[in-house]
Amino acid sequence: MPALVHAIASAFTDAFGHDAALLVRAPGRVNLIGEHTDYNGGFVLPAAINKEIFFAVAPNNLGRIRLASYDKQEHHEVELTAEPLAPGPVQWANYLLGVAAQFQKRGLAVQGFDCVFGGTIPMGAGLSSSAAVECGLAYALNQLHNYGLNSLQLAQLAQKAEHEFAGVLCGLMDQFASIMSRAGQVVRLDCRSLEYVYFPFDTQAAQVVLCNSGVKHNLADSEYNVRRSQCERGVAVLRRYYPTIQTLRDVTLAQLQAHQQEMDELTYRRCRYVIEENERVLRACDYLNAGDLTAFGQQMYASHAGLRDDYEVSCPELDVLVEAARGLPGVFGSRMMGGGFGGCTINLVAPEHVEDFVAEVSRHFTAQYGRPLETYHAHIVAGVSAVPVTVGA
Ligand code: GAF
Repeated sequence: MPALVHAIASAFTDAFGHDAALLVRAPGRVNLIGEHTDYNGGFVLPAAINKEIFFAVAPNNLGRIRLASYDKQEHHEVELTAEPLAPGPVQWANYLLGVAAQFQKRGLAVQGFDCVFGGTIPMGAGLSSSAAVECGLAYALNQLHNYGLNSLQLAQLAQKAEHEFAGVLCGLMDQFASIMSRAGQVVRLDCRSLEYVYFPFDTQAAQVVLCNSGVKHNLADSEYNVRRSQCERGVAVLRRYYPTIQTLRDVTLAQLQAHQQEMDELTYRRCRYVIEENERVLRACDYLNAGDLTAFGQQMYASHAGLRDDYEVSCPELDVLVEAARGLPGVFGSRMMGGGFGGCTINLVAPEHVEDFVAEVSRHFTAQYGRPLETYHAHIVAGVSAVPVTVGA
């Protein structure tokens, strides 16, 4: 049992005076390509990574939800009443309460429980710490109370928790990746049909290196929702001509161009990015199948350019990191990852060049910004699971 899980289990016993009934691990994620496509009914290519949140959970028979953040060393308690759970003033607790509320919404009674959680996913780094928190608790409560929801239903429930208790109208990618991933594989999800295909990821050929810009933009959540509505605005215009269109997933570049004059320039660029990014994901998967990482990497660079210029969710630090990576020996591709406005770049690097890559990009970043660059060597792991309790670990 990892030392951190052990510490969280002990903290649970100290805080609540009884042992945890269940220990759970929920990972963060990377996304190789397919950004801002999920809520447009398109394709994404994520994988869970070895940055994780751990939970210790047990029922308490007190009619109360008692929560403790191991990392923040804070407690929060809520009484269960006849009223449905509502978001409260403590932001970190809302991710957990939001999950409990979603079970209630599905007519599943939530009993009192205790929970301590903490982990290794850096906050605001675009590695989906919030989805991991939601998915871990969703999994834990489903086990504890035998609700019988399947993995996909848990991912969707966690997504709704984010919508309703965090106010971010996210797509399904992050929660899907945290729950459905498999070790050593990336997964292409069709966010419309919810069909998914796993692709082996050959770590002998490339490693995933993350460079954390250290930028956390407080406009990120509101701008995210703005992007979503800009896409919907584009769809509304196009639907006048193509009534069967549901989302940008259904639109070709030629159709968009044919009606460019009928939408404002910003809406046009947002839509163009999404349509092109969907095409890039499909092409990138073909390249992955063919073992052509150079061609795959070119799609990543093109994705970054679209996110920077058309979708406008990058920031100078991310652009600097991508440019610093470009052309270095052994680098296949680099781009910003996740919602944007900060967080990490994802880089595919040949194993024998990883060390030099990290040294060179760090040197460049520090010379420009006067602060050290945090990098993570990501390993692709399986989605959420129970952690077996090993005595004396
Ligand atoms: C965030 C969201 F939560 C995801 O659903 C996705 O839209 C991503 O931004 C951008 O691809 O992580």
